[in-house]
Formats: sequence, C-alpha cells, structure tokens
Amino acid sequence: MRTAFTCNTPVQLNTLDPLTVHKYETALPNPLDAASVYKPASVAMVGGVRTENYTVGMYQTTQDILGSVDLMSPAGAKIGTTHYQTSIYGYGTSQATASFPGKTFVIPQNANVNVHWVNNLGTAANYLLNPYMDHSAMMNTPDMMAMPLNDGVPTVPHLHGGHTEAASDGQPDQWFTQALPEKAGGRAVIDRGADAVKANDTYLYDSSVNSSAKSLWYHDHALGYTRTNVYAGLAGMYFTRDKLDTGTSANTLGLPSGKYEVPLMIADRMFTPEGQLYYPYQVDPTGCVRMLPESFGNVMTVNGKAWPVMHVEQRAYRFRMVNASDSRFLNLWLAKDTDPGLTPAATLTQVGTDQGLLFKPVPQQKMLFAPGERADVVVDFSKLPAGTKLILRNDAATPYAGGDPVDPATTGQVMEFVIDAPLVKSYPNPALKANILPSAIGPLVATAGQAPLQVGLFESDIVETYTVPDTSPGAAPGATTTATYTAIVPQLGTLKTGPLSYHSAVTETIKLNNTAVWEIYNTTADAHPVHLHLVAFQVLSRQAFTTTVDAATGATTYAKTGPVRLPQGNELGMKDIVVCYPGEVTRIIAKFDRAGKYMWHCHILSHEENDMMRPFTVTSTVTPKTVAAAVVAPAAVAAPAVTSSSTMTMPMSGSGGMTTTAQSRSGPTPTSSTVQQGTAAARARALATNADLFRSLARRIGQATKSRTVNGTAAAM
Ligand SMILES: [Cu+2]
Repeated sequence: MRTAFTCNTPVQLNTLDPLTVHKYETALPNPLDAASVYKPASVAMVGGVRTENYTVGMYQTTQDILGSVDLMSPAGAKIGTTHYQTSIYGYGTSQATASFPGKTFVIPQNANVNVHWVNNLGTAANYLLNPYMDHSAMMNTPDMMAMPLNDGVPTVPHLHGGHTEAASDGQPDQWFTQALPEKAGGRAVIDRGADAVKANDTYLYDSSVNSSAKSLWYHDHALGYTRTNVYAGLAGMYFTRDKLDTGTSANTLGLPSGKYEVPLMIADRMFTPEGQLYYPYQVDPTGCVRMLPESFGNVMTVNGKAWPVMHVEQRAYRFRMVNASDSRFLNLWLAKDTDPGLTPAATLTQVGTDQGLLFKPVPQQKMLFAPGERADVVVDFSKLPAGTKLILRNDAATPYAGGDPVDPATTGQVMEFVIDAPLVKSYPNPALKANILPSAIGPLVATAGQAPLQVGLFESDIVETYTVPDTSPGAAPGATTTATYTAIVPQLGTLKTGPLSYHSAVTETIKLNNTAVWEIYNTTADAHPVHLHLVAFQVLSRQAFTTTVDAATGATTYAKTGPVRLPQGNELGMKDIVVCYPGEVTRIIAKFDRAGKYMWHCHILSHEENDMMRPFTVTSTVTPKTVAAAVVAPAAVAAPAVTSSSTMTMPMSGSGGMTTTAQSRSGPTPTSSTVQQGTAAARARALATNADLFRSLARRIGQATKSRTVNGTAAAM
C-alpha cells in the first residue's frame, strides 16, 4: 500500500545544453591501465586456493566528466569555455583515487576473492542526488525501503554476473550505510533478514565466480537507490582471466591484448547548467518529485568522459563493453565522420558476451546492446587509411524499440576513433581464429520433471487522486479541487498470478542443481533486458503469443503462436541478460546450482526500482507455495488527507527558474489510488520530455492549470 512518503520538491529546472559540450577532445581513459586496476591488499594460499583480499571504498569526490564546455551569453552567443568538476560517487581505495567508473578488478582463474566494501558516503543529509529522489518508489512505505533517514546513504555493491553465494550477492535488502555496517542489531541486518548477514561487509567471490574468463561488472544495488547510486558513479568492471584468455600477447586465441584491450563503459547522463549531475524526474499534482518510468540522459559518456576520443593504430583492438545506462538501449555502429550517409565503415566482430567468449566470432555491421549487457568486440582498424576518423554511433529509440528517435547531434554519437597513432610493429597483431573457443558450448538440457517456470513482464498504471487547493481564477478562498497523477509501474509476475510486487511472496522456487527453462512473457509495449542473478543461462528461443481474457471469469490465458525464432549469433554464448521483446515469450535455460535467495529483474534501472524485480529461491527441498492472485493494487486509501496549502509551495524563482536548496517533507496521501493495466494514454504521458514536464510545472506556478497536453494527448494533472 502506498502511504505517505518523504516528498522532495523540485529544485532544478534547467539542464545543460548538450551541444555546448565539446566532442572528441577528451582522451578516453583505459580502465585496464595498471594505475586503474586494483591491487590486492594481500594474497595468501588458503587451503591450496589462491586467496586475494581487497578493500574498496565508496567515496564522494569530483571528476571532470564533461571536458570543455562552451559558456553562452543570454542571447546565445559563445563567450568562452570552461571545465566543471562534477560531484560523483566513486569506488576506489581512497577518496583521492575514487572514480567513475571505479577501478577495475582483474582476477586470475580459480582464485577466491574477498572484498571488504566500505561505505564512506556519510549521512543522508549529504546524499548527492537526494533532490531528485522519489521516495515512494518500489511501492513501499518508507520503513520498508532503504530510506536514509538518519542512517546515512544506503549502498550495497553487487557483482553483476557473479556465481556468488547469496550472502555476498549484494541484493537490494542487504544495503548498509556508513553509520550502520553489517553488524548485529543494526538496521541493515533487520531489513535484510538473518539469511544474509556478512561480518564487516566483506563479500566472498569464490573460485566458482572466476572459473573461466568473463566480463563482469560491479555496481550498487541498494533498495530504492540503485538507479541513483549507479547514476552517481557507483559502477566498475570486473574481469576474470583463464588459461586461454590470458590478457597477454601470449594468448593463443588471437585476441588483442596489452594496451590494445580497452574496456568501454557507456552511460548516458544529464547535467545542470553548473556541470553537476541532473537526474530526470516528473512532478505530481502536489508538487512532489516522482520518478519517471524510464530515465534518459542527453550526454553520452564512455569511461566517465563525455564523448571522448581514442587515437588508435592501424591494427585490431579488443573492446570490453558494458552498457551502464539507466534505460538506454544502444544500437551501435562505426561510421566515417565525413560520411553523411553514416554507412557502417568497420565491422564490430563480437567475440564474447555477458558470461564469456563465444565459440565463433560474430561479425556485425550494427550491434544492439541493452542496459547491463556486456559485449566483447574486436575492431580491426588495419584496413582503413591513416587519418580516418570513425564515430561510434547509436540509433536505438528511447524507450526501445518503439519510442522516440535519438538526436543525431547528441545521443546519436558515443565516441570517436582516430587512426593516427604510430604502429608499434614489435607488439603482436595476430589474426582472430575462426573459432574463438576450442570447442562449442554444449547445450543445457532441462532436468527431467522440471516444469518450465512461466513468468511475465507487466505494466500497470497507478492512478492517484489528490485533493488540492483550487487556485483557479475566481475560486473561493480555501476551495479545493481534485487532481490525478498517473504513473506507469512495470512489474514482474507469473502467468497464473499476473503482476506481483517486489515484496510479494516468492513464486519461483527451483530445486538445487536442477536445470530449468524460464519462459518470460512480455505483455508490455517495450523491450526489457531481463537479468537473473547467480546463473549463466542460454537463450533458447523467442515466439509471439496471444492473450485471451475469459469474459465470464476474467482469467487470462496465454498461447504461443507463430514461428519460433532461434537466438542471434551473438546470443550463442553464456548470458546473464536477455532482451525480451514486446508480445513475445523469450525462453532461457540455466542450471541453478547454488542454494539461496536471489533476484531476477529488468536491468532498466528505473524499471527494476519501481517495481520490476522479484526474488527466486534455490533450495534442496522445494516446497510449492500457493500465492494469492495479483497482489499489486495499493488498495483505496481511506485517509481523507487534504493537502495543505503550505505543501503546495513551489520553491522556484520566477526568473532563473530554479533554486538551489533541497527541500523535503512528508508527502501527501492520495485520497484514492487504483491500479489498472497499462494504457496508451499513460504511456504517452510517461514519455513526456522533461521540457514538457517543466513547461507544465511552470504553468502551475501561481496559477491553477488542471490539464496539459503531452505528445498531443490531453492529460489530467
Ligand atoms: Cu524493463
């Protein structure tokens, strides 16, 4: 049930014009440079196993993300350039060296790794993105989510893709703060339950995590704070090596190595005119900050730099890519800067995916790349003339795949490669092998008797009705009126129950060591990158389905229909994220060989947080659970809360359109609240651009405006 929540009122209306940010001037940092790779604090042989110990902190620091930015006069003339130090949260071993992305783990095969995670982020009062937080997310009451209150900034690091014991998995409820590390009696321990307590916040990534070479990444996963903590910079890469993928020129796979192996963490961001992080939001009728169903930035960053440039030699490079954006799918290709037709000018040869190398390399002119996914890509610049400039371009719509087109001048570009570095002939430049791995990846086979888990992706609309002061012309003093707020809530669930919230009882229980098929029915209008913790899975197929609602009983049945589509070439490896397209059932298969409670969720961070995340359990004794149908609706709230006029005060100036003081208060309780399945009207509202939202907000300052038009659709305010 959604009840009163801490309400933030808007503090920031303007955003930096992305066209004032200079492109292709800032050099791309390489997170695999020695100075950017963590060194273990100690290494010991324990029980015959190499054991590496690390201590990694979370710090608030600053970073020049934007590079040179034009200063503009009010009339729009360029009057100079400047650099900004953007406040971020970063992982690192000291405040001076913390960065976004955080330093890189490079872990040898079959090592045990202990990481002592230390939250140095201080108290909630200093929370970097607090002004943008919607504390009603996750359909929670404040005491159910990682509210900072007086406890500090909640964090919990998660090793994405790790075959990790549950207690070290960094799940949403395992959050801790600086004041309350994982210690007995602490708030964090109470919230997460006794099944997942680690002494001193030291997480174990054991040798089963590092059994072969992979491209993992680590990022924050705190309940209700994942999207903003990652946005603030809490993300980094975690590579594991093995006997084949050694990371040295001695590897026999023909993979570029040394300085020719370069991670690319791609993430969109948005900034204030002062060069600080801005997180997009919307505003409800009472003036409270509320999260958008998706969040898109207008500045592309790679390795923590806006639109960087890399000078490359005429040889092959290996790019270890991760899409660390909140919601943005990428559809990437390389085009010459001089080509107005933007024809692909170099091949993206994918040699690996989320959980390791592919058997066969997959040459692609364009590569779809969903949030959270990793792509291991070789690009051969040797065939292109010296001096060629290639721009890594993107044309994935937002939201994907049926949303708005990208702006070719901003988010349609990611970074630039300039082929002008002198060729180092002494370093090996081997050709890729026809087969990357020595043998094909064997297909997983479901355990006899293990029925497929039939789950669904859903979208509901929450419609909240508020009683607010009537400030329309001629309204009597003290008169009230009603205003509604509609929000899309993406959710997971099962075919039997329909949508369920994060806090509903576990419905997916798998017997330990069983190999199980998951059938994921996407009933929504968008593609969702679905991620399972713990496992490496294989993509089996995709197929359209039809939905039938029984008029008499209201029961919904789903029927697969049409041809079965087999996975794409670059999905023929071990994955931990799969793109589920609208109207299709996507089938995956995995072995669940570690007992415990884990998460599965959409990796669009704004979806995951509200409310597209569910637990699953792996147990040695499976106890079937009966779950009541569709526990999604915050039932009608009886409290007749009339919002007082004081809580409607907008802290914004008329001229500059912004103030700088964060304000928060107890949010109003809606007089009624209902949930309905997704409607086109709600989708249209949700896709409103920030400009639309702020125009509508500005209109409501000092005058009552009870309706607005967004994307051509009249929408109640
Ligand atoms: Cu999603």
